[in-house]
Amino acid sequence: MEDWEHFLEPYRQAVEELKIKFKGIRRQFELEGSHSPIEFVTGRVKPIPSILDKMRRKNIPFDQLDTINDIAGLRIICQFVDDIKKVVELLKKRSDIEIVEERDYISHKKKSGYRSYHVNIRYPVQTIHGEKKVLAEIQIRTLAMNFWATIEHSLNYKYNGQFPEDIQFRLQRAAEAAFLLDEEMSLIREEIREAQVFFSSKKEK
Ligand code: 0O2
Repeated sequence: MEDWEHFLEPYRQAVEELKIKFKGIRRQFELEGSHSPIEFVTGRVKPIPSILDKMRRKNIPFDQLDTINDIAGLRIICQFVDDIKKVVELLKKRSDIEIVEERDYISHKKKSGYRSYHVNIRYPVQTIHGEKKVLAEIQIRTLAMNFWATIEHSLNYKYNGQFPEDIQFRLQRAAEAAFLLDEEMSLIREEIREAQVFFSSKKEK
C-alpha cells in the first residue's frame, strides 16, 4: 500500500498541476473578454482497483505499470464542438507537455456511441529525486458528450458492461440526441455571431 502511495504521488502531482494550468487558460480568456474554449476542467488519479483491473485485462506486468496511459486523467469540457479543436491547438503549442498520441472518437465515434477527443501526453513532474516524466490522458469533450459519457459510465458499472438490449438501444438514441444537441447549439452560436457582426457593422455607420 505504501508502495502504491509512492508510485501514485507523481501522478497526483501531475493531475493537480495540469488542473491549475488548464483553469489558468480559462481565466486568461475571461480577462481578455473573449469566449473561453474551456468551460471547466476535472481530473482524477485512477483508483487502484481500476489500475489492477486494466493490468489484468491488458496483461501488463507490475514492472510496466508506468506504460499505462491514463493513471493520470484530465477532462476538459467545452461548450461547443469547435472549441475542442481550439483546445487541442492550445495543447500543441505548449512547451510543458509532449503529445504522445491523439485519438479522435468524435470523427470516429465508438460502437457504444461514445464521443470524445483523447490526447495522451508525457508530462514532467519535479520530485525531490529529480524530474519524472509521467503519462497522462486528456479527454476533451462538449457538455453534451460529457452528459452522455457520465451516465453511460455509471450504468456500465451497474450492468458490468453487459447492457440489456433495450438499455443499449436507448443509450444509442441518447448518443444520437446528444450529437444533435451539439449540432443545434453550434448553429445557434453561428447565428448569434452573424447577428453580432451585423449589429456592430451597423453601429459603425
Ligand atoms: P475511467 O473510469 O474513466 O478511468 P481502455 O483504457 O483499455 O478501455 P484504451 O484504448 O487504452 O482503452 O483507451 P480509450 O478507449 O481511448 O480510453 C479509455 C477511456 O475513455 C475510458 O477509461 C473512459 O474514460 C473513456 N471511454 C472510452 N470508451 C468509452 C465508452 O464507451 N463509454 C464511456 N462512458 N467512456 C468511455 P476507463 O478506464 O474505462 O474508465
